[in-house]
Amino acid sequence: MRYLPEFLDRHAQEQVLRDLREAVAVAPLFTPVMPRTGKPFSVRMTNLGPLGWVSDKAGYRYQASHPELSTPWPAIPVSVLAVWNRVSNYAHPPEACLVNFYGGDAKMGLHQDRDEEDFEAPVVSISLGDTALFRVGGATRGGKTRSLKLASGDVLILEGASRLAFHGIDRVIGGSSTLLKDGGRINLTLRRVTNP
Ligand SMILES: O=C(O)CCC(=O)C(=O)O
Ligand SMILES: [Mn+2]
Repeated sequence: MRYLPEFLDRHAQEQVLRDLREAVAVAPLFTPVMPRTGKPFSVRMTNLGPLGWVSDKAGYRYQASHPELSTPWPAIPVSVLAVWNRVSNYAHPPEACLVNFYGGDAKMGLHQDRDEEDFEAPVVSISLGDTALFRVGGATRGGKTRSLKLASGDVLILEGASRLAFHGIDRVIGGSSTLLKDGGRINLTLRRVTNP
């Protein structure tokens, strides 16, 4: 795993935020539910790019349209693509940018990102807003984990042996950033979905 603290300065974070506001106006946040049980996630999400990751009673998958509006996802903005281009060491563009919004008590259980075809492509994550306690382990469930704080502007890359590492968000530290005026945290996860 490659951790790049303060990769985006405040000015760059504000540019990404402006771009996200435009995108979310077109593709509003929705609350996904767990496969089978239908239990709602505590995060709200949307996507940018040709493919978006969704979860509903039928399962997890990538699809080209917003689940509530059936419209295509907005494009991944240049401000976000630039991060992939600088850090991914991968010759092809990302196809999905998952946007997770964490309000007050939101968290994300330990999981692997494995709905993609090409694990040679990294997962690039950008954090904005309040600091999160990120937990990461190895490629098998139940192994040793450690925790790391992800602050606004930090970038984290899961690649190579860490590409299939279990990871999740234990909690978000309210009031730890001034970027979002109503608080909370945004995480952008860039992924290549199909084999180029
Ligand atoms: O919020 C984060 O930092 C992680 C998000 C994540 O792991 C995911 O959406 O798959
Ligand atoms: Mn993940």
